Amino acid sequence: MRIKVINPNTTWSMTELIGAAARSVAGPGVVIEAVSPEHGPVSIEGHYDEAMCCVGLLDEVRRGEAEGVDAYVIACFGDPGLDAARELARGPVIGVAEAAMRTAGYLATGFSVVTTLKRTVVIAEHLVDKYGLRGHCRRVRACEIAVLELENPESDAYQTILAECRRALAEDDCGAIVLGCAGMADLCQRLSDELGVPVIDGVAVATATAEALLRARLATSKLGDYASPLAKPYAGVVAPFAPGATDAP
Ligand code: 2AL
Repeated sequence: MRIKVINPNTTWSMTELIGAAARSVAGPGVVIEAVSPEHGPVSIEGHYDEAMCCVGLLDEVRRGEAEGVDAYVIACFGDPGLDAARELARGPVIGVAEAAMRTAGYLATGFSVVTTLKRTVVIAEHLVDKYGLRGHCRRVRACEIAVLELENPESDAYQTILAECRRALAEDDCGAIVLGCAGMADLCQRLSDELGVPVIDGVAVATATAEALLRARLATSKLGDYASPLAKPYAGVVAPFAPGATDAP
């Protein structure tokens, strides 16, 4: 079983951390391939970054299909390109935000999301609505930590996130915390131990979900909007990425 975990930002140190979180839950015989795309932003912190990461991310899915990958995880909390990736893939494609927020519903009636910059809050809120989870998501909170600061051992990112989680538990009437960035995966266990409630890292639960769906022999429906993209030419810089292009890089 081969699961490709795509960190759609190009910071490979974060990709390594994400790969470790995915491997920590993978069962025997599951191969986790953690990658960053060739093209894209170093971190994803807004609508523009999200849009710009999608070509590189989708190219990783296209390559994965050629190489026989069984399932994919999109390891960025905005679930960028998720529907488009499902058009390309035969197997399951799981976004970390969808997986984390749905998993929270098994563990508590209400959850709050603790994310990075305030400007990304609306992205998570849009996903709450898209996934029909408005009744379960109590609040999306930001820590005002830039994504790459999570990588900086000099920053006090852990303490800032811990304090925001404590505020969420005190004020939001929630029983679980969803971490709002894939780059927080390595903090999950420590936070959970300190807070005494379920803290959910989307990378781990998206990987576990992808594996469970494969074991249940379930794949993406190709009936309707997740059918393969229609073959047609694309113009300009995206020409090599056109569906059915024979000169793909
Ligand atoms: C993210 C994430 O998960 N990775 C990244 O680069 N940006 N999301 C976020 N809200 O900061």
